[in-house]
Amino acid sequence: MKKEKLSTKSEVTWCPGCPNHMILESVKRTITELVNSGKYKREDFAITADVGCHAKIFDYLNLSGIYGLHGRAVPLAIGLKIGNPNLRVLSFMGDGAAYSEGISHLAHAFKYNPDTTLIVHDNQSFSLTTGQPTPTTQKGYVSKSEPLGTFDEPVNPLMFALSMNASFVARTNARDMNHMVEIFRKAILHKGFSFVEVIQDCVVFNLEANHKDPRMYKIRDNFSFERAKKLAAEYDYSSKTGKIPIGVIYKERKPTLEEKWPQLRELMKLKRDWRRKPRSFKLK
Ligand SMILES: Cc1ncc(C[n+]2csc(CCOP(=O)(O)OP(=O)(O)O)c2C)c(N)n1
Repeated sequence: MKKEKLSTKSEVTWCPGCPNHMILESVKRTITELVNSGKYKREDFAITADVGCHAKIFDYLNLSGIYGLHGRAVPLAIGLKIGNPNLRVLSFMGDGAAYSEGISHLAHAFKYNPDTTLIVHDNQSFSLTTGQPTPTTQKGYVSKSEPLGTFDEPVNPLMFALSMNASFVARTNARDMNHMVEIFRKAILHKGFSFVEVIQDCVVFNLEANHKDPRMYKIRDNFSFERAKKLAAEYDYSSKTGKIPIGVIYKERKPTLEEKWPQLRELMKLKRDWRRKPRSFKLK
């Protein structure tokens, strides 16, 4: 398959220089490589998106899916997976969407462990609505909605993921396409809920949070929970100095939502969805 098959005719309206362009390109490269490896077909992939700058990716990817409400990309992915557990579902959210409006859904996704992938475009800002602070915005950020500066400490999404028993936690850099492709591939191939935080500059809002590239360093895939906690704690989202680890921060094989549910297990075995369910299935 040629990568262009994943493009659509929609005009790309992200700002010039926005790293969303590179995230889009990396997603296309990852899916193209997976399809060309012979393991999957393009039709095996489905996407769900939220509301925000990041979510426009839905219009630019020639894949089936659901463009949802703000904060709801993850439950939509779980719904798709329950409908057809053979799909490879990718969800796209912003930091506002994932850690503010959608946080309760995210918490449950870590617990349920559906075999889907979540890509969070973390620019530390509600950018589509002109730069209000999100849960990962640094303390002291002055904006139109908080002219005295944000009073609160930012959350650490990776620590949150680990505390919710996440089975795959990774971080990558929106300015490093090769690293993104590597991490997206590992996330998609992981059996279980794979959570990827992409550190992304916004070229218009919260500019002071940008240019973290020199602070990032790559790690090897980590399977130790104790080390994962240390790696996750290393980067405080308010800090202007200090190192930021990127790579697979934690990975563990745990039973997925589909494996725990007998009917879904059966559908996966038969490579079917609910429209062609076996006669033996009885729904009360
Ligand atoms: C429930 C709900 N709350 C708020 C909004 C308004 N809203 C739409 S987009 C957006 C900002 C999105 O920010 P983020 O998720 O960080 O994505 P970005 O635009 O930065 O990519 C907000 C607050 C909404 N549409 N629905």
